[in-house]
Amino acid sequence: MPTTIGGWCHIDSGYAVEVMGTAGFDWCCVDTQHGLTRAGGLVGALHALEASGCPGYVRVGANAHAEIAHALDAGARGVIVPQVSSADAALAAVAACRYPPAGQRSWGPVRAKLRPTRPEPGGLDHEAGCFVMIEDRLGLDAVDAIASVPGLTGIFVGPADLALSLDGDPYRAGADSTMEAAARIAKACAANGIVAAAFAGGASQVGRWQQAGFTMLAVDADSTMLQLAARSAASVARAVLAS
Ligand code: 3PY
Ligand code: MG
Repeated sequence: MPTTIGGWCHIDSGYAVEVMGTAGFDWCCVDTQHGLTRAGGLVGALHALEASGCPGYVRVGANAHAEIAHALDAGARGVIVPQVSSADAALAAVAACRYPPAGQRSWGPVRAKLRPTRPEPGGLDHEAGCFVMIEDRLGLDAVDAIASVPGLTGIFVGPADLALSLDGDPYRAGADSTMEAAARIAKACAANGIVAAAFAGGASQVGRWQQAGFTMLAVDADSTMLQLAARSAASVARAVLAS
């Protein structure tokens, strides 16, 4: 399976999302957990990605049925559900993504009904990606049970929270201990035929994540890329003027 790369959208602006959507990523994720877009801005953000021809995912704020269903109704290609630490929690996330009999999602295809062809529950189930995030020691211990939950599309590793849980330090996201834990998660995904995804934390990091067995990588967040580029421009300009 070829590795896909994604952009992560923190900035609550249709234009900023469009910049990300047209940048060359295979997909983008609107982050409503730590990003600044809220429920009211979700459809606009997803419109911006659709206009850019870029598949749009949503990281929901929590593993909450209504929030997951809302993101999918709003047109998300799939949801990324944070802080899932048990098979029961993964089952609940899947149930929120799938219509009966596979799950408990309520029928309300407010955007899908705008398509020329009538949406059907089976078709929408098939389209909706359901990723759960493993981000702590409990989730790591339960990885085999989580990875075997029926209907799950993949597991998404949040390395900063995982490092915070394992080592008490979110800045150890790239440390060997975090990468070893992540590789265990990728193995469980491979054994169950589901996608191993992760937040790579920078373009220079994607190679090691790919080597660890991940095939879907969020490269970085718009806020971080803007911050790095702006700081670099200011410091280069100051250096030029001072020389
Ligand atoms: C993490 O690294 O914990 C994440 O959730 C990435 O956004
Ligand atoms: Mg996290």
